[in-house]
Amino acid sequence: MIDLYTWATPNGRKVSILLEELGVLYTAHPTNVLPGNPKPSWFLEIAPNGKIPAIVDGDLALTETGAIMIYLADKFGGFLSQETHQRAKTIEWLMWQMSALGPMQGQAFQHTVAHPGKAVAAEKWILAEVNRLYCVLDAQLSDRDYIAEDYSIADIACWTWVARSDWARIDLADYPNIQSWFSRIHNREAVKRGYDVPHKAHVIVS
Ligand SMILES: N[C@@H](CCC(=O)N[C@@H](CS)C(=O)NCC(=O)O)C(=O)O
Repeated sequence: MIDLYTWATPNGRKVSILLEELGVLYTAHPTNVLPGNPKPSWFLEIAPNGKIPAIVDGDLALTETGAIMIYLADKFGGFLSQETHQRAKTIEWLMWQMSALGPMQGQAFQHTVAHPGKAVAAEKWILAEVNRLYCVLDAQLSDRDYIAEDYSIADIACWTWVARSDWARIDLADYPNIQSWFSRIHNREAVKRGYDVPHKAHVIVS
C-alpha cells in the first residue's frame, strides 16, 4: 500500500491520476502545505523541500513528481516504455513539463490570479511565455494523439497543468491540437477519479 501526501493542485493530481491509471492501492492523506499553511515536522521528514506531492512506499520516501512518476511507472509497469528511444522521448517531455510548463504556468497564477496588476511587465511577459509553451505543445501534437506516441506519464504530467490553463488566460480553442488531446485524456475514467483526490478541495483557486 502506497501512502500519498497530496492536495488538489496540478502537481498533486499528476500522481493520483497515475496511481488510478496503474490500478495501484494507495491511501491519500490530504496535506495542505500551500503558502500560509504550516509545514509540520513529520511532513518535512518525508518531503525535505516542503512541497506536495510525496509518496511513501515501504522504506522509500519520494518527492518531485518527475521522480515519483518514473518510479511508479517502472515499478508497476505502465505508461513509460522500456524501449530506449521511446522512453527517452517520454522523459524528455516529462522534463519539459517539470522545467517549463509547470513553473511558468505557476508564475502565471501568481501574477495574473493571486496578484494581478502588481507587476504589469512581469504579467505580460509570463502570459507571452506560457502562450509560447502552448504553441510548442500544440506543434508536438500536430501529427500524433499523445505527446510521445503512446499515452504516457508525459501526457498525465502536462494534462493536469493544461486543465488549469485559465490561470494563464489561455483559450484552448486557440490550440486545436491541445484541445482534442485534452478531451481524449479527460474522458478516461482513471483521470476523472484521480483529479478529485483529495476530495475536490480546490483551495488555491479563487
Ligand atoms: N517540482 C515539484 C513542485 C511541487 C510543488 O510546487 N508543489 C506545490 C503545490 S502544486 C507546493 O507544495 N507548494 C507549497 C509551497 O510552495 O510552499 C514537483 O514536481 O513535485
